[in-house]
Amino acid sequence: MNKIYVLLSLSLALVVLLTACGGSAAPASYQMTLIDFGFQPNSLTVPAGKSISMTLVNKGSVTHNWTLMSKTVTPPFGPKDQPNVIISKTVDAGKTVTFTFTTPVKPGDYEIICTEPGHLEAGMQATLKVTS
Ligand SMILES: [Cu+2]
Repeated sequence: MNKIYVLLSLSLALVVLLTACGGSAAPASYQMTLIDFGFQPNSLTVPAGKSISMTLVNKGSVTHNWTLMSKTVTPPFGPKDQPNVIISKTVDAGKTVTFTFTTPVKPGDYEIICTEPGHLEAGMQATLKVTS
């Protein structure tokens, strides 16, 4: 084998390696703003079973949380709903929280609520649209 072929093979190996690394890029990022009393936007569409980065900005005057449910809540939120919580993040007034989580594997509409007493009833509800 002459030098040209060795160089070509090495270049090809490098391209394959770099392409493979490109697949593990930083997760897609999404953002929701929490206000008194609601989520903006009211709906987010995300891919199923993927690791995503979520940023929550609390522009309200009180503590809120972003709670993703596997089953829609019949208010008030209570112990009956606790087993259906997929993930819950609390954000103090004026603060921002960023976290990474894996979206549900099963496509569909998932309810997002704030579980602070009375907040769901006041309108703190949104939808996470999980698509295949
Ligand atoms: Cu709230």
